[in-house]
Amino acid sequence: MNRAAFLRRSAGVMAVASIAPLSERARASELVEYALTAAPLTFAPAPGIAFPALAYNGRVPGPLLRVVHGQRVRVLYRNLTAVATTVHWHGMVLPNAMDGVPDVTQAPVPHGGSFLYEFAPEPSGTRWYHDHGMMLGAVRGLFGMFVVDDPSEPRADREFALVFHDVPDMRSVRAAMAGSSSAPMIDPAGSPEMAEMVPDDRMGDEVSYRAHCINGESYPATQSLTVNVGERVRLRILNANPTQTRYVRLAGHRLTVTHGDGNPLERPVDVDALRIGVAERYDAWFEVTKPGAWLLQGISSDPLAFEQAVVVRTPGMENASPQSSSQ
Ligand SMILES: [Cu+2]
Repeated sequence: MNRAAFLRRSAGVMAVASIAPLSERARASELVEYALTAAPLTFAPAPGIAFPALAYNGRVPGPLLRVVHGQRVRVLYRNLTAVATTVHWHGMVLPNAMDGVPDVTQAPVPHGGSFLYEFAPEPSGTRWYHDHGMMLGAVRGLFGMFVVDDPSEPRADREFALVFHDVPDMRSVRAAMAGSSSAPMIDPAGSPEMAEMVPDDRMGDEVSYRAHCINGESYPATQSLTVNVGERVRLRILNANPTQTRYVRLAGHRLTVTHGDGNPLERPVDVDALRIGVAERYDAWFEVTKPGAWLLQGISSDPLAFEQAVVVRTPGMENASPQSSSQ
């Protein structure tokens, strides 16, 4: 195994996106305990990319954390990165001291230090967590999805957690913070973002990206999502990109959106494409009505974005070339 392949495998543990139903025992416990350790990682999701990332538990994104609504969670956080960090629980209502904002709700956790987070996750839904330190940890890989299951919701036949994220060019990040970046916008032609631009317009605060990923992998290395005809499938999607809106389509299907930012909509909405802003989450369902192989992909005017895709397929379609959407 060459080095790049090894790194990809070690970094890709999160890639299994499937969310299995919790066991009786897991549902019955009052307290769910996790350990999160942040440390440097060479993140290599695509050929030629060896990004000096920071990662929770040796993976980008960090592990999927999951509780049933009503359970408490205890997270022992250890910081082995060189920079001071904290963990912020995005979209949760919790005691102020657990909110993870450095120098406001807690002292930042120094290199070698630890902090015990404990709270009852509220409300239910698709949430996430990320570094809130001042040294760009969340840009370099310190983020992950946090699902608070609501047992009263209808069960999907199959459920997947998909974190859309990207490998930034760190020089462009620093330039963007100074307002002097030359990176172009990459939203799809015809999108509201592009409609407001004129050709060659430069905002100065755009970041350029070297690779686009879902769950730590780039297409075609992404693991396929296997579904069966007749199943109703729930996708929990997070856009962890810190600067760009993501447009997401599943070829050959419309998506039924039931939750925005983890919270149930008044009524479901059918869409051709999901428009997901920075840090937003959507829960979207679809039904598998026939055998096939379809790309679920991020759409943009950036040719690299074709990497941000997974194949959704029924058994027996392993060798079929997947149907895709136009960019
Ligand atoms: Cu946040």
